Amino acid sequence: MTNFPDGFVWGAATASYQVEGAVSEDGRGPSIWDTFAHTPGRIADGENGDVADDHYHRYAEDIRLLADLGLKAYRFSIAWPRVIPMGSGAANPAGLDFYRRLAETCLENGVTPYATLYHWDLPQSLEDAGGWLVRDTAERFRDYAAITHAALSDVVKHWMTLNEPWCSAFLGYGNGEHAPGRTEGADALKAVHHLMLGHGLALQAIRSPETTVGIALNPAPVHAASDSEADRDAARRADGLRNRMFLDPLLLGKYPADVLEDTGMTEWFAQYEADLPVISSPLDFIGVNYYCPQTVAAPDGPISAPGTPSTLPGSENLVTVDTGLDKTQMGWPIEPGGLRDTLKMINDLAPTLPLYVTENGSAYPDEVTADGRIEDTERQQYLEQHLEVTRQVVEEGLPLKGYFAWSLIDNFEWSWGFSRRFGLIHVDYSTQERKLKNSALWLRDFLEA
Ligand code: GBH
Repeated sequence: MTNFPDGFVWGAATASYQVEGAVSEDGRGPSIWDTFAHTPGRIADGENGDVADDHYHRYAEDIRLLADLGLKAYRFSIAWPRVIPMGSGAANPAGLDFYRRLAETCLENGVTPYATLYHWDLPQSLEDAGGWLVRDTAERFRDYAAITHAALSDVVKHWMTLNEPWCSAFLGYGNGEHAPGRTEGADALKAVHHLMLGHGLALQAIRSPETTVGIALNPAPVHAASDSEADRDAARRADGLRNRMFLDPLLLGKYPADVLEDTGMTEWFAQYEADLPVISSPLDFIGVNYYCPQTVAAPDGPISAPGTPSTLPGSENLVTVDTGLDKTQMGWPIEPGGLRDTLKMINDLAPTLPLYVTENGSAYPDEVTADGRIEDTERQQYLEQHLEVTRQVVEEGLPLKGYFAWSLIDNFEWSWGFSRRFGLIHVDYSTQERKLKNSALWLRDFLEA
């Protein structure tokens, strides 16, 4: 597997709440994930991110490990409540200093920093004022983005506004699986709009000739389980909520009319048409977080589908079905070709827009052998297969500029706590010891070749 062009970016990714720990250090304010994780019943095994990987103190070791693998880029996220503890108002210099040290350590190791401004840790005080259901949050996000970019753009040249706004809106305010854990029905669509507006305002505020700015989404191919009209309509609705609701405003300057209609939100959205030119401000790139495709059906009778925002009008009578493919520990089907289809979906809308795979990876129940090895054959295979598709996509001529593995290290997997491991590097949570898994050793050889 050779033939990647010079300059193709190889990296690995993490996110602040999943790895940092140190939740009350150096003036960090509380985020919705602190509150949610400390609410009984929300997280598997009652876990939380108070300590996580202690990356806040061990980032230098982690960046050295990343560089030793031959990776040249680190995608991390910046915790808004470290920079602006109460969500609005004055910046906290100690918070900005942490990310400066982190970025400088990257550069000292020959690693290019890629920063995401929002990977889900909204300051709790902004949630108390309405969270993403209110417009003000979008404006506060712009202010935070402007402050952070002004403070760090000499060392961080590549920026992403949001990570997976689908999750923030539909898991956060739709089915309640993620913080803040609200089930607001069609109002989750208001969260979509405020997130997209926040993206556009932030992008305009930080655009500069010295830095690039994009967004990381979680689009995926959506298939109908059968040719029946009902299943095909389910696929249309799922594709609308998952893909078009985000790609259309960004790339076409309009929301998909069928989704607004399905959810009864046409009139609400009509009030804010003037925001669309802001939301569709030109992007430097789109990042794709790809894990698996989705196959849906419209069963008879009431359903509650894991992974679909089932409380949301428009997704009733819609269920994700098993098509018999092998699955990772998350239950997500393995279909490497879906990565190509996803990139192509975006490329069809925006033929010259640079793309990155900003996340791709798999969870498996790793075991450490007596002599300290982690033989994660399945993760290695997942990685090999998806890198082969990545290579084909580049060869085909799509403007794909880089690939980031999810994740550099095992970490706090949201509502799954520490029970799901996505890392190339194993973490022993009782000692914080890091160990390269076989998949990491394979990647190191691959990158060397
Ligand atoms: C990403 O979310 C996150 O950015 C990252 O923080 C996280 O740790 C990582 O992935 C692993 O979960 O309806 O059956 O098709 C990915 C979240 C997972 C959301 C797949 C959509 C669809 C499942 N996505 N999910 S299904």
